[in-house]
Amino acid sequence: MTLRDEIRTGPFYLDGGMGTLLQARGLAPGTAPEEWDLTHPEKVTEVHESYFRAGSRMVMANTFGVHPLRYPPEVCEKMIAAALRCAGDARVRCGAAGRYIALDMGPCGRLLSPLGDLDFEEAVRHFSLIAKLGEKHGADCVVIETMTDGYETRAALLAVKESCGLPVMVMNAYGEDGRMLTGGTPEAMTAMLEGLGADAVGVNCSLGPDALTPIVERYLKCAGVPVVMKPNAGLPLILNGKTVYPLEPGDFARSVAALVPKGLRILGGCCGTTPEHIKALREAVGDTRPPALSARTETVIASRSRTITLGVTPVMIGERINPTGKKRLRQALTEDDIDYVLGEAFRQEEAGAQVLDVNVGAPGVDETAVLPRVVTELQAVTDLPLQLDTASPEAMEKALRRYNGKPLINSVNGREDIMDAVFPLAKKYGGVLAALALDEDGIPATAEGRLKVAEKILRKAEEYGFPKKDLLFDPLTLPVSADPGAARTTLQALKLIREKTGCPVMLGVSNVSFGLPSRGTIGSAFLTLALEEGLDAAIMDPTDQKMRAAFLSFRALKGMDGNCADYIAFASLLSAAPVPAAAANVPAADTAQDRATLGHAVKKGLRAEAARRAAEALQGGTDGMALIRDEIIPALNEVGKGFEAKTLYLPQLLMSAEAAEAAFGIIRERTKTGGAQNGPRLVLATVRGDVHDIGKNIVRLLMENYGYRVTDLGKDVPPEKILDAVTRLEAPLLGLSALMTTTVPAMEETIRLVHEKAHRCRIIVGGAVLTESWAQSIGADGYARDAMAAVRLAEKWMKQQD
Ligand code: B1M
Repeated sequence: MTLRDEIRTGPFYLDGGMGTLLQARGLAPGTAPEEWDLTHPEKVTEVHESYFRAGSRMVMANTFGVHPLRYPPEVCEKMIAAALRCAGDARVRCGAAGRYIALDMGPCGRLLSPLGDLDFEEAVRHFSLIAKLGEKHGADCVVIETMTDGYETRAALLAVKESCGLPVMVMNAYGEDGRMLTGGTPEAMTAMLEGLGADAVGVNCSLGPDALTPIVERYLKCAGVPVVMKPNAGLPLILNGKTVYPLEPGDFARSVAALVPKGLRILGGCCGTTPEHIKALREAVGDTRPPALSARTETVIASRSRTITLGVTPVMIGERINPTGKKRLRQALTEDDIDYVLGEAFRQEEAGAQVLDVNVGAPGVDETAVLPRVVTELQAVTDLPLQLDTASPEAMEKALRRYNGKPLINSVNGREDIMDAVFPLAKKYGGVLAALALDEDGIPATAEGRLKVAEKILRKAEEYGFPKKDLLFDPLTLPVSADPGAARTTLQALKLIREKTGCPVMLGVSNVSFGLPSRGTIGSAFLTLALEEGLDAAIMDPTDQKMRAAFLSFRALKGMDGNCADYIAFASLLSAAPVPAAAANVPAADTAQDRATLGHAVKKGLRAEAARRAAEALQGGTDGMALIRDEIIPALNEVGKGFEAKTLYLPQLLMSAEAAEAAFGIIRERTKTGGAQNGPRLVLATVRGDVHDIGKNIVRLLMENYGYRVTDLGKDVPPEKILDAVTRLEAPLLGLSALMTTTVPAMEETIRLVHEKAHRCRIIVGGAVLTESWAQSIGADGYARDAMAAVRLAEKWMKQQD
């Protein structure tokens, strides 16, 4: 049996923790474990050997932290070669037959753009290097693990698939809420990773087996490939200054083994687990075998955090990001006005779109550059899945690479050259492929003719190994104004193709009304007829009230809208009556007035629009501080609440912060007085471990305007650096900011150090988590609720000095 066969059969045993076992052998805290591949290979070999002897079928080489962002490429190669040698030596000692070695790939430590500063393709290049080195030096498999961001996971998996032929398992790390750091869910990760060709998907690290069980069960419900689980030995405790993992081997093993009858087939342990845990796991599983792996039939698309199954209830695809017939959008695309495009996305999302079509094809627009850019920007501000809509295979490939999920791909058709260009892309990157019922001979005039094209496409899909479940047929809508039988034929083709192929069916419904007046009237009637024939997805304008009314009414009448909640919410908006709380399933749409504010731009993460609105408001005479107080801060507070309530995730928080900073930059530029030359010196910093600096920057702006000479040390500043600045500048004032409960101790440490070494410096502290009494208890000289309070306090102290 090959390794791939073995993991598909299961149970297949992996190893347990590495770091804690190396520490037990003398690895000092703070030393990177991979360094020991070069300096203490015998110890590393010993750990691998102990796992093989405990029953692990595959061990992971000690390469988790090896990455070109941490070490030069030649050092990466030395480490990977040495690590694989250690694992290889251990295998030889135990008998090589049936024992495997994996290259272990961990996260790179940086967020990918647009959330962070690492370019997606650069991340792919780095991971490719590691994968190539792994294959070159003898790994049997690649394990991508402890990934907390779906986009980085995508980069790593794509790199492995492109640069080596080894099997690859992917494990993500989750919080107790079942979400990854950037919002990813088991369903969304499974859809994306299976599409990209992962051989196994699952979870590791972060939690113990009990807390991970519901997450693994979700994987088991949706995955068509083997599921892997490598939990920690419980949640870590600090005992006598040491990190301890509490779960004993027996308890750990019982919890993990309980999942085998449910389908878990690849098992091991992560932090705090030992060879005893693996031995206990094998004993607990005993003769139990997981049920046979069954093929999945659902047609699923996904964004980074949301999945949609086609063929269950009808899905609304927003058509407005398509420049055909839209002059303003064409202008935005040629002028690189991304905010306008993002605005179209918000409007459709508010109107109930579940998927967004993205088409940027227009004269003067370089699709190969603009499509991937728009896709990247859209993904940062919305978590709706996208339909990548282009006739250019080159633009499609660029967008597919950067799409963080499993997209709808629009489209393939029955033409041989198109099928040969599109199927390989769809197969490589994964996605649900919309297939149009036309070929070299054009659009067949009859329903039977369109079915024939669909069948030809199905045969081609099989040739390419593209799964049938990932095909969605479009029988094509033609204008009824040009041919009175056009709509009837489309409806017949829809029904026929759906019945005969078993695949879901989609239509761009707006075409039917082309050339007729009151297009929404006839379009909505056609939509209802198509839905009645089984239409699974409608590409339509969700902001057109008649179309939306038809869609929502159909769902309510067919019992697809529990308690008619969505319909009631929509109807209430129409009559401007308040939405009853029970029906508030559909979020109330922002009014046009809301959308025109700086606060709205900050909430939605629209950087350019935030800057523009700030500039306009200042020009119109609004005071900069009032803008900050009345627009920026409330908007950030709202985003913060959404983050806490888990309705928003880190990507949205980051985009809002960037929009706030863009607006703040304009306010600062326009209201700065130039700073004083002789005013009192103030050193300002956000404390160590804290990167929140918007509040601190406001304090700086205000203090400068009041004549203080401010030295801003930035964010995440260690106590020693702050002390150094205070003493060097002989500053009488120090301002410290901290926004998180976890960083207040760093503030306390800084205060202690500065008070000890720079007696004359008085310290003001501020930041959302602090209170007057907390500030006192950590030894601050003063607390300021807001930036103005900081100015008043400083003024008072300076007067006392005079
Ligand atoms: Co995050 N974040 N964040 N965040 N973030 C908070 C603070 C949080 C309350 C959100 C929440 O869960 N509700 C929460 C902290 C929970 C807690 O500890 N109690 C939180 C978290 C958990 C996190 C992360 C851990 C998220 C994650 O990665 N899982 C992560 C931490 C990173 C780190 O620091 N190591 C993180 C990251 C980020 C972003 C990078 C995305 C971004 C910051 C970007 C930046 O600052 N450049 C961000 C943002 C924007 C927020 C919220 C939404 C807004 C903060 C803000 O700028 N407010 C925030 C929720 C919230 O506060 N509502 C949140 C506006 C600003 C003007 O207010 O800074 O309070 P503030 O300043 C006020 C006063 O406090 C005072 O004056 C200002 C007004 O005039 N003031 C001073 C501040 N400093 C002063 C100093 C003074 C005097 C007055 O004298 C020197």
